Amino acid sequence: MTQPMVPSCIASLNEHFTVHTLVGAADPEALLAEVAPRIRGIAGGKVSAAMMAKLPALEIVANSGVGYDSIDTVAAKARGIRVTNTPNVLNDAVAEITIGLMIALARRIPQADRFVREGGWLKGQYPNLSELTGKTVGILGLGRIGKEIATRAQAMKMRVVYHGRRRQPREPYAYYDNLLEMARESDWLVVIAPGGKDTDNIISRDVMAALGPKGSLVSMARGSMVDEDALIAMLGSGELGAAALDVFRDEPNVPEALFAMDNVILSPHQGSKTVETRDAMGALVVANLRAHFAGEPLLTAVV
Ligand code: 8YV
Repeated sequence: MTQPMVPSCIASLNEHFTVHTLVGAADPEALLAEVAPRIRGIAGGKVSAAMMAKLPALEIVANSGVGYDSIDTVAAKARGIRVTNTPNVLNDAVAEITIGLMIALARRIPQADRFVREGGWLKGQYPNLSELTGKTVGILGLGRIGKEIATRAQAMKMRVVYHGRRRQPREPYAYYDNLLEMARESDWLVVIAPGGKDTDNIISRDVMAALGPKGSLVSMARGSMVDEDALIAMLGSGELGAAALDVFRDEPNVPEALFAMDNVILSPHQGSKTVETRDAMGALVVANLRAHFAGEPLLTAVV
């Protein structure tokens, strides 16, 4: 086990396998050296080519997460190591918190709570803020999660447009083949495409400038996709209006410059972090491992 799992998943892993827990081990290197020859499967991510090289009997990596950018899939493929992820089961949880963070940012909900607690209301009025209704939201990545966000944004009476590698003719939303153009036309830009080298820094200074002083960025996928230095500078100067950030380039280290900014909502990578969804993700991890070792087809293979 290479990453923290919920109790239901740990219990199920223990029921079906002999589990060695690398995450949180007092001396991970020593543990790895001791058990490496016997490891046939990994539950979790963060599996580099170097780690795979230490595990001669490794057959499968069952990632807990839809994004598998922390696993070297090229190295896995070369060795015939299978890789699975956990799609679909987390769509609703991620979509919910995305809309939640958008409302929290638009209406400054954390600040409003502090305003009441600290007695600000007794001294004056809370400012009139902006609403989602009637605004345009551009979704970068209209995949399984992106579509759930789109549905919920429509319930907020927003206009939905999207950018991705290709137009999806069956979707009812306007497609932009150019991200900059979409950012220019959007009040909100939601980032929910896969991380990895293809999308590194895709939210560049130019994209954020196109979103502009009245625009808000919502980063829900991977911190690697946003030029964080430019983000901080532009939020400070007002070139970008506001941002709701659930992911960061070097999380859990969050740039402290963001802490003092009022036009930012910070969230601890909690898109899929609900009891229901983490149980479902854990169950899918175990189901993939069990299928593999029973010689059955994998449920959700990516390699
Ligand atoms: C997890 C995620 O937080 O599914 C993903 O890609 O980012 C999240 O569900 C992450 O995989 C670590 O468990």
